[in-house]
Amino acid sequence: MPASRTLTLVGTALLAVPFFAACGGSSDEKGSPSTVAITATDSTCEVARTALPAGETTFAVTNKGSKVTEVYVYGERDGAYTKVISEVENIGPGTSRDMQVQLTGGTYEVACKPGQRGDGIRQKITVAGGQGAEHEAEGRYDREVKVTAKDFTLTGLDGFTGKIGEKIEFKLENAGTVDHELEIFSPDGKEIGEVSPVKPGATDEAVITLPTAGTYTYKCGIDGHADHGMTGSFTVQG
Ligand SMILES: [Cu+2]
Repeated sequence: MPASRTLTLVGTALLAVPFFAACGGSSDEKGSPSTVAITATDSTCEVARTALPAGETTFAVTNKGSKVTEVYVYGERDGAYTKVISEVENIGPGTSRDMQVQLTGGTYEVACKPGQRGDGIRQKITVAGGQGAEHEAEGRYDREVKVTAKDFTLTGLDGFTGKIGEKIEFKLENAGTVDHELEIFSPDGKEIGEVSPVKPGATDEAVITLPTAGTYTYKCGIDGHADHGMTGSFTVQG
């Protein structure tokens, strides 16, 4: 008679996989009125509250998906939600990160981007505080700085010195042949704003408030461009 084969593989290894990974230290803030939880998965983007008051808002993002994700808040420009108001990147599966945004009245879209690509899974949010207030606020700035992007340099911020609390309109002109962008990082390394990718020949801008004194860095965040030289720093004085 044929020998019977015995299946000895036991699934203990599978059971040992942790179901929950450690989260960041943001859970204690989730009860405060200005904190809004966002739960991102590979196919959903759940915003706990979609009608919000104007003001400083913390989005506490938890990634319950299997892919690294990023979350953007987009404002409206020319009828489409393409203007980056804020973003938080590199949120690994099972982890949480916070994103601080100064929201003025108007409508926005939150986008979760599993795999950190594409237009993302969108959720519209409404902020009370008056229609058009967002555009009004954007129109007010202390100073404009023109930055020119080429393949692969960013010029215009050499020798620039900001003052603490100053609102700067960073105007990015793309004089190159491929898309470029401008990301600004405060001295603690947090991205405080960006001019999102600009097509060759086009110009776009973002108004960014300089929150603290110290050395800020900037770069083009498109793959490999900073390594090719599209990066630098400037100083903000107290
Ligand atoms: Cu670039």
